[in-house]
Amino acid sequence: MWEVMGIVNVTPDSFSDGGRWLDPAAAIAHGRQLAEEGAALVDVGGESTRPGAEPVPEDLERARTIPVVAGLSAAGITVSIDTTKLRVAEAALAAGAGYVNDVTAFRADPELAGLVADRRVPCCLMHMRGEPHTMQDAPRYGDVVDDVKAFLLERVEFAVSEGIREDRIRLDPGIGFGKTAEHNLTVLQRLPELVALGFPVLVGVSRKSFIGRLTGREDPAQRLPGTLAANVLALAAGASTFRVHDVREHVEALTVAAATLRGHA
Ligand code: HH2
Repeated sequence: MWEVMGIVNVTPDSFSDGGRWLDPAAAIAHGRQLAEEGAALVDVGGESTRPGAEPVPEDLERARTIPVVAGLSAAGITVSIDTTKLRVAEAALAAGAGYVNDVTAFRADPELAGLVADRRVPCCLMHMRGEPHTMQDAPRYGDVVDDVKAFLLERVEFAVSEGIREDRIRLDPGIGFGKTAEHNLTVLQRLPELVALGFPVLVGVSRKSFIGRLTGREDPAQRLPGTLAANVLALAAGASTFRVHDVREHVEALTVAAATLRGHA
């Protein structure tokens, strides 16, 4: 089975929708819309992780995200909190969030793993080389897929040692996080190797710059066709969760792709 995770960035500087949903009411309305379009969960983030982004103080990140998490949770929507900070995740879970998406895989705040274990929620562990501030400075790997796999397995070991049940763990290769366009394509081509680790795999390709590089589309909002192509192929490769800005289009495309892969409706 597959699911779509809709993105709501409550930030002034996210690379494709920065500033659009800073008003909590607008962010909640947008998240509700994504759920209506078929998102199984909505990922709420208050700190941009785009290359070169500056860290956001904890209080500000909380102030941006918690009203939105509370509003969407109250509407019965499963909310994922996209944060690397223990206190933000704690407040989000108290406000009704049911999933933790940490792009540092508990490296920024190792205590976050204990919180996830204690609250018995699913979590996504993502690979990133370096930090957003520096991650695109000439990323180099031995073998990018082997390095991503080894990193993720080490983080799974840590998560399990902190008490997180294996069936609550999802893995994400971190497309665009300390990776060149070539690295991203290699990782996507060899996605079955990640799927073979035995955990549901989440992919976040939506509107990212390697798609712009391939298509010549500088405006991220124009990268939907490229994003759909990458996600449909990721589905065929065994990915389970698709983190996207454009939910309706993905639900339709993935529904048809999944039925085609099965050979029946
Ligand atoms: N990508 C972004 C943010 N969070 N989380 C996971 N698990 N996987 C991803 O690939 C991922 C993520 C970056 O995209 P976006 O949220 O659109 O932009 P920004 O970080 O500038 O807010």
